[in-house]
Amino acid sequence: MTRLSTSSLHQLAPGPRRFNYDRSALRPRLVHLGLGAFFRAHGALYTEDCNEAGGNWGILGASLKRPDQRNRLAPQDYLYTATQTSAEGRNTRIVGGLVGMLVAPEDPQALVQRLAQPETEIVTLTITEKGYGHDPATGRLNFSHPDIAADLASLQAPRSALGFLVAALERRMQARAKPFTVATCDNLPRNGALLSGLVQEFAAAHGAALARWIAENVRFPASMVDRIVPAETAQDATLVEAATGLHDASPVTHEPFRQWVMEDAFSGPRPRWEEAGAQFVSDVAPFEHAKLRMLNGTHSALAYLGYLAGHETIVDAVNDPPFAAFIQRLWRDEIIPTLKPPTGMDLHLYAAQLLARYQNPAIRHRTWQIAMDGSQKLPQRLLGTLRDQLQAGRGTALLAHAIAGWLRYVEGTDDLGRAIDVRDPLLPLLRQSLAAHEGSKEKIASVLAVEQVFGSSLRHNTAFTGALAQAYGRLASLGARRALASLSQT
Ligand code: CS2
Repeated sequence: MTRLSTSSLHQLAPGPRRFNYDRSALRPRLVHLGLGAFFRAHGALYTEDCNEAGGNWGILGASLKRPDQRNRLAPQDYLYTATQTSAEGRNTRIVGGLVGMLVAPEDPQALVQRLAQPETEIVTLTITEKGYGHDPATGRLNFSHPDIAADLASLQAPRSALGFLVAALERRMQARAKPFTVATCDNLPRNGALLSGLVQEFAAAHGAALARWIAENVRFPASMVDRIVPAETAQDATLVEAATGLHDASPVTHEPFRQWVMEDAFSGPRPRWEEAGAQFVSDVAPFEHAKLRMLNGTHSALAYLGYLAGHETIVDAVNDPPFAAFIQRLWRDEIIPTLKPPTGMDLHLYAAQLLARYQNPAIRHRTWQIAMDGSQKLPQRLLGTLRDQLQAGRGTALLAHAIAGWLRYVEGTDDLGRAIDVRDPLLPLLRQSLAAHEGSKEKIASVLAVEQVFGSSLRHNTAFTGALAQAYGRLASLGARRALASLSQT
C-alpha cells in the first residue's frame, strides 16, 4: 500500500477531507512539547481549522524522549490522518499543520535554539502528569527528580521540559527579544499557575534576574482540554487504509466531542482558536475542576476497578451494570456536591453526557492505558474531591472504593489471579509500603504515609482511613465486580 506523503496525496480516495491550504505558507510559530496522539487529535485540529480559515500557524513537534513518532511521521512529510469515530460511523481527514519534528535527546541544543527563535510564539505542552518533575501532592518542584537535578546542574543539554523552557527563555532574555507564551495542555489542576510556579522555582535556582524576567514577561495561560483519544491499535491503520487508499504509520482516532477552555493570557499573538470552537474565559478553574473530577476521576475509578474485574476497555466496563451504576452514584453523591458549576453548566447533564461518551462503542480506550501513572493522577482526580467531602462531613465510601481499587491494582494481581503490568514512577515505593504488612489496616496506614501522593493529613482522618480499609477489604474478598454490585444494593 502506498504511504501517505505529499507526493502520494493525488492518490487519495474520494471521501476523506484533506487540508485546503498551501502548506509551504505555514510558519512554525507553535512548538509542541510531547507530541503524541492527544495533541494531534485536539490542539492540532483546532489549529488546523484556523489554518483552513486563512491562518499560517505551522506546528513543530518535539519529542522529549523517544524518536518513534518522528520516525513514523518524517517519511510521510509529517502528514497524518485524524479519524472521528462513533456508532454513526467514521470520518477521516488528512491534517497538514504539522511541519516537522525534533527529537530532543538527539540534539538538545537544536530544540533550545528553535524555542529561542523569535518565530516561536507559543509553546504548548502535553508531557503527561509525570513530565513536570513536580511533587503531585504539593505542586512544588521535585529537586531530586533525576532530569530536574541534571538540568539544574547544567542547561548545556537539557533533559526535562522545564530545562528546555528555561534555557530558551534565558536566550530570549539575553537577546532582549520578546518571550513566547507557555501553554500547558495537561490534565493538571490550575495547570497554567502550576507550570508558572515550577518554571519560577527552576529559574530562581538558576539566577534571580532570569526568574524576575520570566515573572514579568512570560504568560502561562490555564486551560482545560477534553477529547477522548485512545492509543493507536493495529486495526486503526487498516481502517484508515480502507478509507484513504494510503498507509498512515501514525494515525489518530478520536471521539466526536472536543472542548478547549482557555484563559486569554498570551505573551504575543495566537491562532484564532475561538473560531474553531475554543472558549476563552476569565476563570478556567470551574471548568477544569468539573472535568478533572468528573471525567478523569471516574475514568481512573473505572480503569482500576474495571481492570481488576477483567474489563479491557472503558466501554466494556460501563456496559457492565454494576460499573455504570457505581460511577453514576459516585458523580451524584460524592463528586458533584464538591463542585461549583461553571456558569450555564448543569453538572447532572454533564454526567449523563460523559456516560454516553464512555459508551461510544467505536472508542476502545484501554483501562490499562488510563491506569498508568496513578500516583501522578490520583491527587487531582480523586483526592481533592475526597478532601472536600471529608471537610463537609459527607460520605466517602465510593471514593474509597476507587482509591482502594488503585491500591489493589498497584499490588499487581487482578481478580482472576493474573499478574498486572503496572506502570508508575513511584511503583517501588508503593509496592514496598503495601508489602510490608499483612492486615488491610496496616497496609492502608503504610501506603497513606506516601506523602508525595496523599499529603500529610489524610492518614490522620479516621473517617477516611476506616472507609478505605473497608473498601480495600471488600475488594480483596469479593473482587471488584461483586463489591460494586453489592454496593449498589445499599
Ligand atoms: C484519561 C485521559 O488517560 C487518561 O488518564 O483519563 O487521557 C482522558 O481520556 C482525557 O483527559 C479526556 O479529555
